[in-house]
Amino acid sequence: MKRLLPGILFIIISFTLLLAGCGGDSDDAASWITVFEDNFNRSDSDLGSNYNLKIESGTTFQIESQEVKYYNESSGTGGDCAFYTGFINNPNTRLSIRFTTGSDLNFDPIALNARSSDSSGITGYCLALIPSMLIIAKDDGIFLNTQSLSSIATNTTYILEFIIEGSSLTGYIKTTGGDIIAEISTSDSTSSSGYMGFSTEGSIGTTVYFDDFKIEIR
Ligand SMILES: [Ca+2]
Repeated sequence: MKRLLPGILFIIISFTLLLAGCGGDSDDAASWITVFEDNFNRSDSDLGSNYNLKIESGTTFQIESQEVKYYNESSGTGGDCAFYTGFINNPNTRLSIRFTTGSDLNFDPIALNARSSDSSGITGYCLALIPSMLIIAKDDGIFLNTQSLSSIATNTTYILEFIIEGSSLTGYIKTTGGDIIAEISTSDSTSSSGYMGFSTEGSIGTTVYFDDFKIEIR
């Protein structure tokens, strides 16, 4: 019996630790790990070496007063994109960016791009605000889901968030305090990995400010 006691104690302690460990593991599984984060709090310039840009002439997509200022003075029709240079293979990603609308809402669109095969923004997925909210599979040009959105205001800051876990795609627009204004979701498996970025496209005179771009995985 004396020889059994240490063994029994060992089993009890091990089991207790295992239970505690299980609780910890489930919390860890839910946490996101930041791959890239940019608050643009540096001197006025272009976005720098962490980005590939695809912009039209007559378009400003630069840091100004610690934000990214987009201004379109041309009549071009293509989208203007800023992509993080790192290729993201992880199947579970969360993208977010803050944006501030200008004095009119004549933009088309403000968007987060995910799993694009290059920095052109013509492949992969797009969570766009036009200002309806929609998720597009760009390889096929398919609007996977669309939702009307009536509560976007001029000269106001919001957070756009795009979560892709496997083939599940969910988009949110939130207040700066994190309250959800609208949500859209769908599923698609056209693209499984790729570049992540943000983009917009405006009619002449459109100004949009972006800030706090973040890419996370889990
Ligand atoms: Ca900033």
